[in-house]
Formats: sequence, C-alpha cells, structure tokens
Amino acid sequence: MKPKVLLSRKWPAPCEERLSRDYDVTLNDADVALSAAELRAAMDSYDAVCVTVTDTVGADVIHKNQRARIIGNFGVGVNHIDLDAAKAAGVAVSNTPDVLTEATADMAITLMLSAARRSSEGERQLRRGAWESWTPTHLLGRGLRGKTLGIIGMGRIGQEVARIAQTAFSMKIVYYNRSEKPGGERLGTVAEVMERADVVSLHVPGGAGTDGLIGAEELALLGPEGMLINTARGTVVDEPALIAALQEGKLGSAGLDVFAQEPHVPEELRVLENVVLAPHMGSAVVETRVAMGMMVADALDAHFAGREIPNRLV
Ligand code: 8YV
Repeated sequence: MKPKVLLSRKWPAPCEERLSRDYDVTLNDADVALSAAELRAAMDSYDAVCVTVTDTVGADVIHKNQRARIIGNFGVGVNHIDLDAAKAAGVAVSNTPDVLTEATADMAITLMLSAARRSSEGERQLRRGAWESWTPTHLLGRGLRGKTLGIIGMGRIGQEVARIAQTAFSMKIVYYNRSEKPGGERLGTVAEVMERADVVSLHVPGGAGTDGLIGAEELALLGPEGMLINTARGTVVDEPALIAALQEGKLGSAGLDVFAQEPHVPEELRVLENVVLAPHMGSAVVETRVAMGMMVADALDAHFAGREIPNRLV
C-alpha cells in the first residue's frame, strides 16, 4: 500500500507526476484553500499533508496521535504553521529554502524598477487610452544608480537583492540584521536603515516577532522620496499606516508582492498610482516552483524511508 499524501493546492505537473509514482496522491485543485476543519481532518486521513502559505496550520489543526507524521511546506516561510504545536505532537515539518532565493530577489528588483520608473502607471494610462502624446515631462521616474538600498533582514534573499542592486545599479547597501552578514554596512536599528536609505526592501520572516515592524514612524523616516519594497510578508508592515503614508505623500512609493490578509488587497492601495502591486508572485517561476515541489518530495521520500529529513524544521 502506497502512503497517502494530500497536496493542499495544485502543484506543478512534474512534481505531481513524481509523487504519484510512489504515493497515493490526493490534491485540492479548487480555487479556494482548505479550511482549518478540512486540514484537521486531513491530518487523520493522510500519512503526509503538504501545505502552502494559504493554509493556516495552527494548534487547532495539528494534534497528538494524528495519522500524518510529516507536514511538507511548499515554501520557505512557515509563519502559517504552528511549529510549537507540531513539536508537541511529534510531527515533522519541512520547508523549501534556497531554491526560491533568486526568483524572490528578482521580484524585489522588478518591483523596485517598476515603482522607480512608474511602468505600471504608464501601462495603466496607455491601456485606458489616456496617453495623449510624448512630452519631456511625461511620467518622469527616478533612477536607482548610486542610491542607497536598505535591507531589513539580510538572510539569503536579502543578500541576493543586495548583490544584484550593488552589481547592476551601483547601489550602496545598508542593512539591519541580528548578525553581521556580507554585502553591505550593518546598522544598529531598523530606524537607522529607514532614515539612511532611499529604497528599503523587506526580507524578514513573518510571524509574531515581525508583526507591524514597519509602522508610521519608520515610514516617515523613509520619507516623501522613499520607496518601500515588500516581498516578505504583508504583516511585517502596518498596512493602514502604509496606506496613509502613501496617500499623504509621507512615503514616495511602494512595490508590494504581499499583503496582510491575502488575497484581500485594500481598495485604498489598489487605487493609488504610486504603488506597484503583485499577487504574491515572488517564487512564481516555472523552474523554481518545480524545484520547490521536488524538495518537498525529497523530504517525504526520506521520511517514509526512515532517513533523515532534508530541510526539517521540526
Ligand atoms: C511561496 C513564499 O510561493 O516560500 C515562501 O515563503 O512566500 C512564496 O514564495 C509560497 O509561500 C508558497 O507556499
């Protein structure tokens, strides 16, 4: 009998094909995520449950003596999984680091360039037939060359964003991180980074420790010419404060791939011209998503073969 595996969302075909060879795979290909009750029930009917950022896997979902002894997370961020509850229940949890570093860093750079050069605004104008003529002052943006980029969270993705910005745009890098990392000047506080930088890109994990890390005060330090890029988690920024700062011109612009309550994006953000928005696409590259799925498959293979689980967090 093949172990029973649940995929909470649809995965790239090569990953599903690989898993189907060795496992009895069920997948949720509906457009909506599974509810907590469905996830809890799945923990008792499957040998492994594979989840994504859209699944809230709390202490009400994970329970002692559940059938699934492994939860494979398709993604690096695990703020949606209660790791303490998993530990208490003796359930393994794995994630997918490294393989999405470049894709996510590229997304941060995409948003940065797009917000700096107002390309989304220009496209919206063109598509609604409002581009009347070329003039020397039409849709003037800002250059990134020689500006200062602040990185909050100098982990793998933060370092890669810094590297690209430094090598491609000669940006000066300042960062806030608990420990010293290569690739820039480490500053003592988030506030110092917000004050020194022209552009700030967020790369800290989500969860209680970073909830509302960037609020009205920090945004004001970044200032009317400043730009905020977020490809980390929406909860890291106080979203109402961000909206107010953008509306009042206290913050120049923003590039956002993540939101506090996805897939909900506040109407106030959607109507602002000085914001570039993306629906959580950081790792949305074919090769990356396949690599992520294969990494979860590797973890399941190791688990069922009784080997050490790669990328095991719990
Ligand atoms: C993933 C992400 O696509 O890996 C992460 O933490 O935020 C995204 O890049 C998403 O989480 C899929 O679960």
